[in-house]
Amino acid sequence: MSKNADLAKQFNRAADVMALLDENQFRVLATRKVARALEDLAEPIEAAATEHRLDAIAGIGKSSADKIAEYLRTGHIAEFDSLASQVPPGVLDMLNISTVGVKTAYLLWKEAGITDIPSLKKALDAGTITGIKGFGEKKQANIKQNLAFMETANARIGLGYAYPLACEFVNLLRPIQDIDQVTYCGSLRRGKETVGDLDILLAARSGITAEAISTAVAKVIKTHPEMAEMVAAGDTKITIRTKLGLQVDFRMVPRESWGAALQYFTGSKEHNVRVRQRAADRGMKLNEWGLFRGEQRMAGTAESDIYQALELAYVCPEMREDRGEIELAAAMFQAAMGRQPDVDDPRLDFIGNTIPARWASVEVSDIRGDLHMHTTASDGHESIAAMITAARKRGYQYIAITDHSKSQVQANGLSVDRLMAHAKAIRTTAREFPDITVLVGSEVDILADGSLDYPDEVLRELDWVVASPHSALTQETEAATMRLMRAVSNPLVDVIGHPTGRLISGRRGLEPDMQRVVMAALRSGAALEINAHDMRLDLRDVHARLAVEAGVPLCIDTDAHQLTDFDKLPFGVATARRAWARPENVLNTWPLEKILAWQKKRRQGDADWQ
Ligand code: DGT
Ligand code: CA
Ligand code: CA
Ligand code: ZN
Repeated sequence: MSKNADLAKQFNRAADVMALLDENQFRVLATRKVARALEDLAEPIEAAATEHRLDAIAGIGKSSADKIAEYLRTGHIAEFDSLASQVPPGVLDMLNISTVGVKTAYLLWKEAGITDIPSLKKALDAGTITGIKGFGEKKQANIKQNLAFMETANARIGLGYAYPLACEFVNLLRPIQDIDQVTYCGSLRRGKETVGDLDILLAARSGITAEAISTAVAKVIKTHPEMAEMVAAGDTKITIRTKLGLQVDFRMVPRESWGAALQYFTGSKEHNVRVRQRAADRGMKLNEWGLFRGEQRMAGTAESDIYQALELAYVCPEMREDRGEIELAAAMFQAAMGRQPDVDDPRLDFIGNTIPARWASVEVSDIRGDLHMHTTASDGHESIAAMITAARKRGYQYIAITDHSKSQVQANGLSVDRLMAHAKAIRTTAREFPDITVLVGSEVDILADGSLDYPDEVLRELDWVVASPHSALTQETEAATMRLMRAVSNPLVDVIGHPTGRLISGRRGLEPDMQRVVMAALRSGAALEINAHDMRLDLRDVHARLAVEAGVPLCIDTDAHQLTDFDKLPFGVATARRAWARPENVLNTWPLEKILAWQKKRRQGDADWQ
């Protein structure tokens, strides 16, 4: 775990303890806010500490900064340790059971004397928890079920499983008579790299109640082959568990609440808190049924009407994380009304004085080509011609074929001789497809010291160079930073491929100081990749946002090893949208001439290439 994640956990844990000890609510909230700031931080916390900038981080005050410094120095936070000593450690473990919140844990501890998970299990089985308020049979059965689930489930599920499954449910439910709208929402609609559960929202036809469609919905859900268990089936909410252990929540609403429910269940919670507060500040009330002023309904049928009624530009789902998007949307709304926006949020500095009327996030249809893919020459499954044919079918104007370099022995990486022969073969094959430009490239390894796996003379022969780290992925932060900075500074490198090498379900990869890597890319005029594979998504959202803010182009590639991999592009685009990227921020939305001109300036060592 990185120090950032580690510290975030410490602060979250401390907030739990404070809540259990019934401490001041504001203190609990402030502590959670620090945890969140740490989670969102795009640089290693050590860097900020060394440069004495801890309390300049939004959400982190002087006393929290001291605690962070203490932790980095000693590995402990004395004040948190002494707080924690007042709560039995097993009580804190119980908080990891979903449906056991602070309140429940508190009651179990104080009223039933239960202080760890094993004794909780025993008490539930024996049915000895009685006479405690809010602990009916239903609640107890619920906790029991979640306990059982905890033992088998791995916490969050990747998009590769979640996204197609959600689409299947949506398509399965759409034909039901009396259903007007159905879509997925929650973290999946926000394009998060992993999801805790799926949330599917359905609206009945107008004039028909939500309750009236629930029986039909339940019946259809049961026909899905992934369906394992019906967890709960109420009038307006159905919950199931799939064979892989993923929970899917279905919610039914009346037609006139569609927009409000979509907004509510898309989240994030943090975004929604801000939007609801904005409604309250304007004397209105926002919930999943609509936006109301007193009894009067102001909006709710369409999601965009809610933002408009709150004097906000529409915010796309991927940006709804309370990372400055509310301030941006408020400023955009004011600009559109011809008013001078009062932008005082430091996170918006990079926008400059021109506030756009609409934040035009990059879309899948903006992508003109894919600049990272493999063939059977290294570890791909398809021939050169098959890859070109598939790319053409997608309407791409250009691609780059980038097989592995010689150090990637297990991936059948190419020696210089084989690379030259492969280049020739690509050029010959490409002649048969005059309507698409095929760049001859390489995915050259970035070795541990930041040098490249081919000499410059060889790279100079290529049309396109992706440089990626594949080995030595457990380097220390400083070594990783220097490694990537050195690679990106080579004028022959067009883009750094999957810059950290992380795998979402299990390999941390490099943890460089990404801000410094981004600045090095800015100086040399190279791009950084968002590898769209659902197992990678590398750069991740917060790091890609640094590139967008610095003006470093992103390149969204699928790194296709087989034809179906091209379908992964939307995951990369969603990550770019989470990074606030617009089409101009993404190199492979540009016309080919612009890309080649951009490359030429750098390769010629043009000092003021920008
Ligand atoms: P996940 O499932 O952990 O990947 O994340 P989400 O964002 O999908 O969270 P989930 O499934 O618990 O809830 C879906 C959305 O519903 C969430 O993003 C916001 C909304 N929501 C759910 N529970 C609450 C709540 O207690 N308060 C507020 N304000 N919103 C909630
Ligand atoms: Ca969810
Ligand atoms: Ca949910
Ligand atoms: Zn690759």
